[in-house]
Order: sequence, then structure tokens, then C-alpha cells
Amino acid sequence: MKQYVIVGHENPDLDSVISGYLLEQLLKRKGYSVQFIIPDKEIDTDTKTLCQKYGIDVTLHQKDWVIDADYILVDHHERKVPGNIVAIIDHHPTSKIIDCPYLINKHICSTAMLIYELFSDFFLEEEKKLVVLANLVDTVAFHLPDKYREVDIQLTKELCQQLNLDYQLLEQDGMMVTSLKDLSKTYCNGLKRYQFGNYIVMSSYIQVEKVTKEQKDSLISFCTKRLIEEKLDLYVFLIMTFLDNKTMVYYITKDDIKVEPYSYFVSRGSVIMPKVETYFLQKK
Ligand SMILES: [Mn+2]
Repeated sequence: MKQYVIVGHENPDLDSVISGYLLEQLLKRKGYSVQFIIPDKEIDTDTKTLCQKYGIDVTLHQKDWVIDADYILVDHHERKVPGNIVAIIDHHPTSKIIDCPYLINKHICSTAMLIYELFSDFFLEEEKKLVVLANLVDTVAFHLPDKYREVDIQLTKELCQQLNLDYQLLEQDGMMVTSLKDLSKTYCNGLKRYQFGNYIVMSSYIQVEKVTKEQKDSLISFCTKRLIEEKLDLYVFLIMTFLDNKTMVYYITKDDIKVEPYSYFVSRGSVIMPKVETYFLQKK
């Protein structure tokens, strides 16, 4: 029997974990031999804790790559795997041409929601609750207007009602405020690596009540250090502040830092990185 392996993106966030988990449950119920793996040695503490709170032990999925398996990517389309990629289920827009037998890349609030919409009859109540949580976390409780469809708010609230869940409690968890305790770790929140042609880019972000100038300077210096250590072409750092509902995007290269302010929470995956991708793919 064919062995399928589901894998999310590097440094998985909550949606990556939940969509992988849900797809694993679904395919098992349909009789497939499948496992959801997290090959990353380290998983972000906030993500780990929140998953635990909602009944998913991420450590159970921390397994090594399976050589020559058929891979299904969820919540991204980039990872190199030691086998064939047979399916991709994602919601991160890209201008890359992707050659894959089964590809869905849709504008929707979370990959968990995308899987749920495709197969809503197959999920248990506690799994539907995970969908609600993924929707909230991936959109910072619907503070990221570029990242969801208008209808997603309604659908998420309806799902909550249907399951008798307290929307406000889940909303609090969905905000996932980044801890500023140890800035040398804080700056890595949501760290992702991208390859655009020959260019290597890394990016991370924080979502906090507010930051002081000292904290901001320190975070940017950690990003710059990483840029140099990893010989990156660009480091993109986003600071989202709940108090004034703003985003500052820092484009850090070894020569300078460009700042782009937004008067709302801008989505890294849906807005910023596609722009960066276009820039590098056009550059010779
Ligand atoms: Mn996602």
C-alpha cells in the first residue's frame, strides 16, 4: 500500500499543525495509510502550548522524513521533501508555476478551513473546534483583512454557534500576543525562509500591544545579525501593534533598512511576500 506523508511548512504555525492533523484524520477515515509529520526539531513554544490546550500533542508528530514516500504539503508550497509531492493544499498566493498533480491554492482564512470546506461531513466536533481556532490564529482574530474572505468571519461565528463555543474566549487565544520577554527569541516569531530564484530571504513578525524604541532597535539588530550569518539577500520583519492597529514592515539588507508603514495589520503571506517574490523574480 502506498504510504502518504503530510507535512506543513518549516517552523510550523498553528494552522500548519492543525491542517496537517485534520488531513491525516480525514485520510485515515477514508482508509489511506498516512501520517502527518513535523520534521522540525524545534517548535515554537506558543504554538506548542496552544496546540496542547486544544488537544494536539505536537511532539507525537515530530518524526523524521520518510524517504521515497508520496508527500502532501499543507499550508505552504515550498518545502523540499525526500519523495514525490503528489498534492498541495495551501492559501499563500504565489506567481511561481507549480507542477503538482493535485493543487489547491485558495484565498481563504486558513488551510484548516480549506480542508474543512472540502470535506465538512467527515469531521468530528472537536476537530471543527480546531478549525475555528486555526481561522482565528491565522488571521489574528480577523485583524488581517487581506488574509480572509468577508464570508470567513460569518462562517467561523456560525461554526462556533453550532458547537456551542464561546467565541470571545477563542478570540483571545487567536490573538497569540508575542512575548517580549527574551528579544533574542522574540525576533524569530513565525520565522520563514524563502527562495526566489537565486535569492534567499527570511522573514519573521511579532504581534504585540506596543513596542518601545529600544525594543524595536534591539529586534532589528537581531534580524540584521541573522541576515549576515545566513548570507541572506533580504530579511523582512513585521511589527504589528494592537494598540494603534498598525504594521511597520522593515526590509533589511546589509546596506540599509527600508521601512514601510501600514495603517492596519497587513498580511505577510498574502501581501508582503508576494510583492517581495515579484521583485526578486524580475531582478536579473
Ligand atoms: Mn495558514
